[in-house]
Amino acid sequence: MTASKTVRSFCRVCTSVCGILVETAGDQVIRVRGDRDHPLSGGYTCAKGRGLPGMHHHPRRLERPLVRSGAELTPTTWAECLDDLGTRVRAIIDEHGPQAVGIFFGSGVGMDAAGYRMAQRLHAAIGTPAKFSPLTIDGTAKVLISDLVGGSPALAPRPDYDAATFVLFVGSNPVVSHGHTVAMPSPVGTLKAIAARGELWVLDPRRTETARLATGHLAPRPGTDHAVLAYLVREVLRDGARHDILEHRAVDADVLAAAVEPFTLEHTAAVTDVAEEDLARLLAAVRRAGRVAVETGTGVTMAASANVTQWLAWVLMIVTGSLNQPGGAWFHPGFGNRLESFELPISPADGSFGPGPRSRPETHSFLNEWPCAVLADEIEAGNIRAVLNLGGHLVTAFPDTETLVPALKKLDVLATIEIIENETTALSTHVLPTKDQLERADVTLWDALLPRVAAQYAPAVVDPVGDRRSTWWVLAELARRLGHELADTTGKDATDEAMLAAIARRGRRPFEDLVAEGWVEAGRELPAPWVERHVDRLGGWRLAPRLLIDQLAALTEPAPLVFVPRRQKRHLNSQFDFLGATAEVLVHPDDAAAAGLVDGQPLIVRGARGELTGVTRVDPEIRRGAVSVPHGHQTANVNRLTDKDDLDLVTGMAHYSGLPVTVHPA
Ligand SMILES: Nc1nc2c(c(=O)[nH]1)N[C@H]1C(S)=C(S)[C@@H](COP(=O)(O)OP(=O)(O)OC[C@H]3O[C@@H](n4cnc5c(=O)[nH]c(N)nc54)[C@H](O)[C@@H]3O)O[C@H]1N2
Ligand SMILES: Nc1nc2c(c(=O)[nH]1)N[C@H]1C(S)=C(S)[C@@H](COP(=O)(O)OP(=O)(O)OC[C@H]3O[C@@H](n4cnc5c(=O)[nH]c(N)nc54)[C@H](O)[C@@H]3O)O[C@H]1N2
Ligand code: SF4
Ligand SMILES: [Mo]
Repeated sequence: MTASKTVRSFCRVCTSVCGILVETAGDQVIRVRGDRDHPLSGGYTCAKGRGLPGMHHHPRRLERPLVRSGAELTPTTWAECLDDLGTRVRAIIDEHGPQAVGIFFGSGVGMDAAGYRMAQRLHAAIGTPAKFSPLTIDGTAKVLISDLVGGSPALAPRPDYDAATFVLFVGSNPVVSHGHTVAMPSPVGTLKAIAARGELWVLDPRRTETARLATGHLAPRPGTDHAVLAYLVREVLRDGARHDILEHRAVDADVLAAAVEPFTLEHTAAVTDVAEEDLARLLAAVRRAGRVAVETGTGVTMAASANVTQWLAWVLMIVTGSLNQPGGAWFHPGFGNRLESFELPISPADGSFGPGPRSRPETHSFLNEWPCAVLADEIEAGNIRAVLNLGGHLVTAFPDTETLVPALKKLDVLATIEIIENETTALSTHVLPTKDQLERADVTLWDALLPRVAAQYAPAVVDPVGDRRSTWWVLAELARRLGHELADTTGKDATDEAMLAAIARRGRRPFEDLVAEGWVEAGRELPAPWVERHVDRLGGWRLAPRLLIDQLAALTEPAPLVFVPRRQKRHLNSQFDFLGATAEVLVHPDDAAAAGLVDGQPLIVRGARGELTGVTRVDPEIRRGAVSVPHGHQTANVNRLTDKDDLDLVTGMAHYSGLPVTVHPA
C-alpha cells in the first residue's frame, strides 16, 4: 500500500481561493478538505473544492495532444501537434494578417497565473485586435461604470464587509456563487455577521439562499432594478445627500437630479411591481444607515439595464458619502499591481472604446477586447480563420449556440487548451492538454478580487498525468513557431517556479516569502489617500455620464415572461458534471399552471432563437414572470435562448437575462 501524504494548497476553482489540504497516495488524489489554519477561509470549502479529486480523475480527462485528421481527433506528440498548429497559424497570419487569429482567455486559464501571463504575451506578440474574454459575457457593465464614473477601469468599489452596517445585494447570490467580482469564502458567516450588525437587503426575482439570510428582500420585475436605485437616489438627493461631496468631490449633480426625477414612489412601484410600502421601507433603511454598500452581480450585468443599474449603484454610494469610507465601500489597491504607487490614467469621459470588428460595425472594442457576441459573424465573414481557445467551453459560454457552432466548424484552426474532453474539444482541430490545478504550482492572479490585500502560493501536489504540460510552456512553444521568443522552454529556467517568481516580483513581498508562508498579507488603509488623490485629478466623481443618461431614458418595459440566469452549488459554469447538478428550471406556480406544467416534469423553454429542454421545478419563491435557467449545461444549454444580435449597444455584451420566453411541457 502506498503511504498517503497531505499537501497544503489553495483552491483555484473560483476566485475565493479557499485554503485546502490535499491528501494523496502515489498518483491518486484521495481527498480535499478545508484548511482550518487558512487566514481567509478558516477551514471552509464548498462541494466544488472538495470535488477536485473527481476533476483530476475525470473519466474523460485529456492526457495526450490531439490533432484532427478528417472526422477524427488523433493522439500525437507535442512536437507534431505544435509544429502542425504553428505552421497553420503562421500561414493564416502571413496571408490574412494577425486579425485573422482570435484568442479567447477562458476561465480554465483564468486561474493559472503563469499560463495567463504567457497568454497575454502571446496575444501581444501576435498583435491581433480579436481578443475575447469572459469580461463581455459576464460583467462589462461593472468595468464600464468604473471607467465612466470613476475615471479608471481599475477602480472597483466593494463593500467593507468587516464594518458595513447596510449592504444591498442586487442580482447576486453569494451563498451559492461566493461573490461575483469580490470573493466571499464562507459566505453564510459573513452575511449573518452583517445582518446581526445592521441590515442586509437583497433585490432578486427569486428569494435566494442569500435573501433568506437578509433583513429585507424585494423582488422587482427582472431588469427593473435601476428604477429602485433611481428612486433611492432621487429621495436622498432631496433630503439627506452629502452636499459637501456633491459640491466638491463630484460633478453634474444637477444633470443626475433631472435624470432620476421621474422615479417617484408611485412610478417606481409601477415599473418594478414592488409595493410602495416595501420601497419606502428600503429607503428608510438607507436613511437610517447613512453609509451604504451596494454590491451587484450577474443578475444586473446580464440584463438590458446593466449599465444604468451599475451606475446608479455607484451614485447611491457617492451621494451618501460611502465611497472610500469605513462601513461603506473601499477600493482594492492590488497586491501585485500597487495602484497607490502611480497615477492612474484618467479615462475619457465617453469611455475607453476603440474600433470594433469589420463584420459588426455597430459594436466597439472596450479596453482592447471585442465582445464575444461578434465571434460567429467574424468567422462567417472570413475575417477570423483561427481561434486559440485558452481554457474556455465556447459551446456553453458564448451567446447564440445555434449560430456559433456552425461558425466554429468553418474555422481552419480551433486550438483548445483543456484538461477534460467536452463539446468544444470535439469541434477543435488541435487539443492541447495542460496541467490541472493540482499538477501545477501557482500564485494568486486576481488578488484584487480578494476581500483583503493579500497573495498566496501553492506548490504542485501530484505529477502531471500522461503528456500534460504547463500552459505557459505550450504557449511559449507555439509562439516560437510563430517567430516570437517569449521564454526559455528547455533550459534551467524553464520551470513553473521560475515563471511564478517573475510574476511575483512586481508584488508587495518577495516570492520567497510567498513560498515560505503560503499566504502573505498587507495592511488596508480606509479612507485610502491614493483614491482621494485620484478623485482630485479626476475633478470629482462623474455623476451623470451622457451615455448613461441616454440609456436610462431609452429603457423599455420587460416582456411578461422572461428567463433569468442562475448559478448552482454543484456546478462552476460548465464544470463538475460529476457532482450531479441538474438543469432545473424554476417556474412560479401561476406561470406553471398557465402553461400546464407540473413539478418534476420535463419542459421546453422557447426563445426567439431556439429552445432547450430542462426539468420543471415549481417554486413559489420565484416571482411571477421570471423563469430561472441555470447556466453551463450541455444538454439544456441556456445559450440556445440568447441572441448575438440582441446586445447592449454601448458595451456589445449580449443580453443573458430578461429575454422573452414561453414554457411548455416537453
Ligand atoms: N447564457 C449564459 N451564458 C453564460 C453565462 C450565463 O450565466 N448565462 N455565464 C457566463 C460567465 S459568468 C462566464 S465566466 C463564462 C464562462 O465561460 P468559460 O470560460 O468557457 O467557462 P467554463 O465553462 O468554466 O469552461 C472552462 C473550461 O476550462 C477547463 N479547465 C478547468 N480547469 C482547467 C485548468 O486548470 N487548465 C485548463 N487548461 N483548463 C481548465 C474546464 O474543463 C472547462 O471546460 O460563461 C458565460 N456564459
Ligand atoms: N457555485 C457556483 N459558483 C460560481 C459560479 C458557478 O457557476 N457556480 N460561477 C462563477 C462566476 S463565473 C461568476 S461570474 C459568479 C456570478 O456570481 P453571481 O452574480 O452572484 O451569480 P448568481 O449566483 O447566479 O446570482 C445572480 C442572481 O441574480 C438574479 N437575477 C437574475 N436576473 C435578475 C434581475 O434582472 N435583477 C435582479 N435583481 N436579480 C436578477 C438571479 O436570480 C440570481 O439569484 O459566480 C461564480 N461562482
Ligand atoms: S468557494 Fe469552493 S470553489 Fe471557490 S475557492 Fe472555495 S472551495 Fe474552491
Ligand atoms: Mo463569470
